[in-house]
Amino acid sequence: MARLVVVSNRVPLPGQGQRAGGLAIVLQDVMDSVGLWFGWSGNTTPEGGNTVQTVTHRNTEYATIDLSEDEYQKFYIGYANSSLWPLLHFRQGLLEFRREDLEGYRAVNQLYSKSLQPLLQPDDLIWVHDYHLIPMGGQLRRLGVRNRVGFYLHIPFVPHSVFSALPQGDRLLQDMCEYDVVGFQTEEHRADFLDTVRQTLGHDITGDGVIHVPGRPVQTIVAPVGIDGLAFGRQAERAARSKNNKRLMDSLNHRHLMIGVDRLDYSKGLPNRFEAFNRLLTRFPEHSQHVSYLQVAVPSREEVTEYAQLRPILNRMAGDINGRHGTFDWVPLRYMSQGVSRSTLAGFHRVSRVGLVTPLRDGMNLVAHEYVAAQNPEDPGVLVLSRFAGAASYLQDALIVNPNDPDEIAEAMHTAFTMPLQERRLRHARLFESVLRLTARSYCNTFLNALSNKPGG
Ligand code: ADQ
Repeated sequence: MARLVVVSNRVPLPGQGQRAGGLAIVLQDVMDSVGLWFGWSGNTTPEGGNTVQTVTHRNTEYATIDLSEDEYQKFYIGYANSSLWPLLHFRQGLLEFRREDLEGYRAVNQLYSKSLQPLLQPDDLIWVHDYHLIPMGGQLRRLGVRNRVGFYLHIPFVPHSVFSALPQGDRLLQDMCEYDVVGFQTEEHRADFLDTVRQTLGHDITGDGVIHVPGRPVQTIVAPVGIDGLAFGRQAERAARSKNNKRLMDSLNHRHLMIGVDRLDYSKGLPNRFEAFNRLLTRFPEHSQHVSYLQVAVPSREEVTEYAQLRPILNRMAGDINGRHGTFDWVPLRYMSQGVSRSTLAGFHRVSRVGLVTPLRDGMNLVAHEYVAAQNPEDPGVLVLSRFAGAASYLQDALIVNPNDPDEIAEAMHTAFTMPLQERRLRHARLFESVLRLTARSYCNTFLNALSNKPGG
């Protein structure tokens, strides 16, 4: 069997513990099939990426390079997270572009490619992940790599009219067309990509989503990420009996809990969600004293200005809500910006009557899957889900909302809190079926079948 080589911006080294973020979660269920995982160590050092460090753990070799502070700033903070991330989340107004960042981005990709190339074996299947590393496919080819190379975009793709705001965007599209397989979370993301390629580069595209780059087909596929729902459910059941859960339940004093779990990121729509809670308590005062909302939002990318600015906004809103609606024995909004382990969160999800997943845009959003998987089927909670999360394409029995309208979210909160048990069970049963269909394994199999050119892939 061919060896699988995974390439990602950041490599979660064994023993380092888990950070909030999607890729490590998705791949942890299929780690037994990963032969080599290559990427950045997460360290910045003065000499940057001159040496590759390797460590082997349970049949997987982890190979990492460091970056210099200058490389990190231009590549990661600059182009990847100040240009590509906002643009691909439809936030053209937040896009910051500097040519030196773009060149830094390409240079770091070249560093990755040159460091990886000597580690490759002829039959390896190479799977490159996410927007940080788009140029790698073409760079590896120019270094003489003949292996099959695939690329997967974890975040949305945007319509041509939005994409065209990106200076030198055509180069990036050409880079994406250097891969053998390009994968997306949803049909909509793929369709937007194909249309952008057609309009920008003029390539022929056939109905099966194959781009006919002269001399070479590029196959595009939809491979939604997922989780091991049964295992997460078992984890939630166990965690619900833990000390932490007992403390949480005691503190609730029989009130219903509503939960949100996100990275602190402007794409996750947190200010609108806070405002929605404010409106719930104002417009539906019957919930006053009877509900508590727990928001866990762990800081990320704080060196990017917009991320740093978000924190004080949420602090102020949380203070305002509690000041306005709270009483001497009831804190309506519990807002935490420290990390909480995934198993503890599983237990918290299980006892929450409402799960809030209301990003303004999201590639998929695994928290939606986790919330559903964690529920007790006999007495399940209700998922309120943004129509602009990739998850909404698959979890249609959630209460689907437009995250730009705090009133609509507030109404969905009210509906969720007052939903009869029978409807909650029915919706949950259907949602759970969808979660079980979209596993981490099915995601990997779909992508790898296409990458290894297997029929049906
Ligand atoms: P993210 O935006 O990082 O990743 P998301 O899917 O929302 O990912 O969550 C990833 C994981 O991190 C989940 O398992 C969640 O439980 C955990 N997590 C999130 N916030 C946390 C917190 N405050 N504390 C502890 N754990 C937390 C990208 C895309 C997503 C896509 C994933 C996977 O932006 O759209 O779903 O990749 O493809």
